[in-house]
Amino acid sequence: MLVVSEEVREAVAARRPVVALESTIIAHGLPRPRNLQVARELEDVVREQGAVPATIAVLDGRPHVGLDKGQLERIANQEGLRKLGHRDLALAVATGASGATTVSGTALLAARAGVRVFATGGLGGVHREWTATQDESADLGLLARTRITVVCAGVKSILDVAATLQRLETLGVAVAGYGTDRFPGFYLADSGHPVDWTLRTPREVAEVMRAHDQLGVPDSALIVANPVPEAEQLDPALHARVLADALRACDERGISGQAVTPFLLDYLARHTEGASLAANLAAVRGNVRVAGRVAGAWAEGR
Ligand code: PSU
Ligand code: MN
Repeated sequence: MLVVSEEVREAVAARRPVVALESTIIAHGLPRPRNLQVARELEDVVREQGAVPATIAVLDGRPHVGLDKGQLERIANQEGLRKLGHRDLALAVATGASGATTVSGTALLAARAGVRVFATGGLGGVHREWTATQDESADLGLLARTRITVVCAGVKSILDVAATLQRLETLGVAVAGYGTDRFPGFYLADSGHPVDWTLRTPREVAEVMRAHDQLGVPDSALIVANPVPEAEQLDPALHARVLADALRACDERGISGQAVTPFLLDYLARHTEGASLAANLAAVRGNVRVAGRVAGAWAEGR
């Protein structure tokens, strides 16, 4: 049922490094036409690290792992593309729908295709106001049940970061800072929260993955939290101010469910003159680079 591109299929079979990339960030997280440039650039960054990129999406009811040029263009430009979490995958397949996959949708399909390393921007998590809305991203539940290594810049700073870290602990998802003992804050290098573990090299990450398998730890993700370089982060004061406005606007307009995250990301980009976008891109780029190296170290030991 999965359509795995020839390049990805061959690399997985030969145990060469592969990095999964999500498509929601392209379709719903970034403005056009920048999004297509970014989609291509991220694939190039994976290749520069000697790994094969596998961007994941569902097109006309077929889940694709590894997209060609035209398919990547569809993800960036097609009107009405859906946002697919893992619960939506079977619905999209059976109805012939097309959509971009979130972290949860992407991680599920990547794992099915035998891809162990995945790079994204920031994970979904527990939203502020959770007690009123019960809005917790499906990313967390899926990562608690999927054997995959996710390199990310923490969780999106629009969320309740402390509550999200607590949920990850409860769900048994391993979290390590990459070269830091602070949990990164997506647009910011530091979310204000510590992490218990620090990994410093791709080889160390790969060793954790091997130990996970050898111990027979139940299927669950390893989150490698890689901070955006401080020089490229969003100014923390600006971030705090605009985020407060964005949350208020979201509330006033009654936006809920899947629309919340894209609305907030877009609001921040527009009200920081693109500075949040620059920080977001710097974070994703750095994550993709680290993921490429981790995939390399993982492949080396197999
Ligand atoms: N990271 C980004 N931009 C994004 C996302 C992550 O830099 O747009 C997406 C991911 O696909 C993530 C999703 O899974 O936002 C979470 O959305 P929700 O809160 O609706 O689960
Ligand atoms: Mn949500």
